[in-house]
Amino acid sequence: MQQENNTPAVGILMGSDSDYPVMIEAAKILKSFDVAYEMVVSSAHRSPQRTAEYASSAADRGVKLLIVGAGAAAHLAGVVASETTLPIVGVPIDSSALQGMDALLATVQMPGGIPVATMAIGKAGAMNAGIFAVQILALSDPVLKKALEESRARMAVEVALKSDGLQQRLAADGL
Ligand code: RP5
Repeated sequence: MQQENNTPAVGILMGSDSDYPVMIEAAKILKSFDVAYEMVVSSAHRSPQRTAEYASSAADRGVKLLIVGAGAAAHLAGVVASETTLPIVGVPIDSSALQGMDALLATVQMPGGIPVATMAIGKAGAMNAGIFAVQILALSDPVLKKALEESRARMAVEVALKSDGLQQRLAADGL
């Protein structure tokens, strides 16, 4: 899905390029649904002005929602949310000695009035952020809605196949 003015529908923002191996999971999902995205590094603490400028201009450029990942004292998603009324999906990243618990609490514990839809810590969270973004866009896009339904159906088939595989392993192990 590419919008008419070529602006990507989704912005993926991360606090550091070291977050890339996690945040790429969101990009993989968006690509699989043919949803255009842009990926940007900006930090709430190290580049506050750049972050504010990006967040406050995103809606005017045509971006529909933002996926924001950060680790440690992860204020990025909340700061971005404070600068725009676009939906913000937060991804806590396990990049510190506290293995993402710090980022989870910093991202999820927003004060009333400025929400951040916070996903799980790490790669699963980034993957789900991508799916959640597609779900939001699918509210006004029947093609995406159908693609989501097909994706769910494929997932169910894969689970059943794994169960079949397990029976074969049991038999091979004589159990
Ligand atoms: C956070 O600090 C970033 O989001 C990253 O997860 C973490 C470490 O950043 P680097 O020191 O690797 O740049 O702001």
